[in-house]
Amino acid sequence: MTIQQLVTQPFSDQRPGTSGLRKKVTRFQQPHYLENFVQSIFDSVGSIQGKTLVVGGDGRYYNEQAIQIIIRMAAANGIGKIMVGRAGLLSTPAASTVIRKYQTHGGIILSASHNPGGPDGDFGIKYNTANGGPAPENITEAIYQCSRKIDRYLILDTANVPLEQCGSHPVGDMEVEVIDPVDDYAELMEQLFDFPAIRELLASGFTLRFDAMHAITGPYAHEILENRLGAATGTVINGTPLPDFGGHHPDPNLAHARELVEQLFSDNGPDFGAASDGDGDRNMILGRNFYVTPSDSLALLTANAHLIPGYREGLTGVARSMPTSLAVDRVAERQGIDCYETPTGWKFFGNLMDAGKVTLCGEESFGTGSSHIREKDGLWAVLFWLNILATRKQSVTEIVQQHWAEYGRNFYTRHDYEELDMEEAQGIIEHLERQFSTLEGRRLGSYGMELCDSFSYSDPVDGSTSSGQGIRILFKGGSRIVYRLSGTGTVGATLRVYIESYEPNPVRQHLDPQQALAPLIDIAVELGQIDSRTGRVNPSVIT
Ligand code: VG1
Ligand code: CO
Repeated sequence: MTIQQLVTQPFSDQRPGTSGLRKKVTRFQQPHYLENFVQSIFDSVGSIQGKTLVVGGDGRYYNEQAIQIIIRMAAANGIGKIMVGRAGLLSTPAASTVIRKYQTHGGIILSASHNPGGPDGDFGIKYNTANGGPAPENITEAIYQCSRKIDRYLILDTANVPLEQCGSHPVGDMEVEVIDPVDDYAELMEQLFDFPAIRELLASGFTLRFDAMHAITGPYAHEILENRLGAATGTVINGTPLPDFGGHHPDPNLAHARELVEQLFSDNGPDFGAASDGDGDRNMILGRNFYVTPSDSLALLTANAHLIPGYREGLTGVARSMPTSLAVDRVAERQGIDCYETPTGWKFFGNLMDAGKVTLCGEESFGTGSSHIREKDGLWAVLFWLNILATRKQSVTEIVQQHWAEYGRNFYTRHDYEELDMEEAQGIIEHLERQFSTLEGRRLGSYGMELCDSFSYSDPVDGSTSSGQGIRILFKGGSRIVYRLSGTGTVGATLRVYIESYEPNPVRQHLDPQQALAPLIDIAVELGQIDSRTGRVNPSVIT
């Protein structure tokens, strides 16, 4: 077993995006590509000699090969111990749990989340720090700078480590401990939620369906929902993780979780439905014939947190990403707690949580979470909802409609234009920026303009600033249009347009959001000249 120092040359495209480095599998398979990035991580995250790192991924194609490379490189770089999920599996929230519980130096998570998998699909890698959260921008930028100059990497010349069973294996001077991927996470969930109450709900005839979308949450949902909470066998559908997610997009939304949606919107469908994404950090919540928008879900969790054992003490504050609807702001205001607005991506919540400023946070993109870990957490949100349902003994629809009646409804939709030409997409953003000075104070249709800007965030904890985080067009009365370019795609550019309006009147709250928002949607297309600049008449995905 010898340590090899291999000569390499930089790749120019290794700047991490919203959530790590995401590329086509074929890109990662190019000689030295993964190795360069991993060495850049090892060279940028402080002294790792003798330290412990957690490694695991969502089981997508290339997961295990990448883990074997990371293990051999870790051993060659003097790392003391690697904790890896059995078969290389760890959901993103479980990885965050393990990093925190065992106080490791950090972890490497292999996932491209909701992006499709398989030999022609996507792969991804990201580094999480000792708090269990995604590395902040100063570290991801350091990793990128390293990747631009790299000229060598270290790797141990040794055989693959068996990952199929729990136990310890020496690799050079390093220890590899294969751990059960579910245990620590399930234990944490039992501490936060009232499992006996949920068990009682499920025993009373309440029916539930969970769609794991052939991704990582299958084993977690089987263990927690069926084994520990007693949900009927068959509650979890698509529960076996597959390297290509069965050829589907593991994105829990109305467009991609079609099987689940059909069941919930059928006669005699289950009372509650939920789905999670590729790496288990997102969630979609459905009631019978009812869809809960992620922004509303965050507001509802905040309003009902006092019912949950883990949050009975109260919330210190909440946070949402900028494009997420303002529904949670109203709840925070009434509770007298702070509400922070951060750029898109979970890495911005970590500082606020570490400083004790927020307990719950969320994004419009089907992500909610809390300070129990430092990642968004799909199954956690499902259990939170089940705990609310078990306590309030009302249906999902009743709970949401009551919330709207009390706080008003934020109609919300996101229109994605995928696989655009990068220059065309950037052209839309620049075109919007050029209009700022002429837009202020104007009326568009029945909407009076209040403010338009390019969102920039100054972190209240460490003072770092992040600019260019999306175009905000704010109207009087709380309506908004937001435009930003995705930072997780691997082909061309994706333009996301987020549209929102506030409706305090219960009589008009039942409208379909596309209908309620139609005038604003037209304004959004026109202001951005989306159709003429891209040739697209309709968005690729509406959520
Ligand atoms: C998307 C979402 C963002 C989320 C990110 C990672 O980013 O919009 O809210 O944090 O994915 O989620 P973007 O840059 O494509 O809009 V996941 O579940 O991929 O870890
Ligand atoms: Co995800």
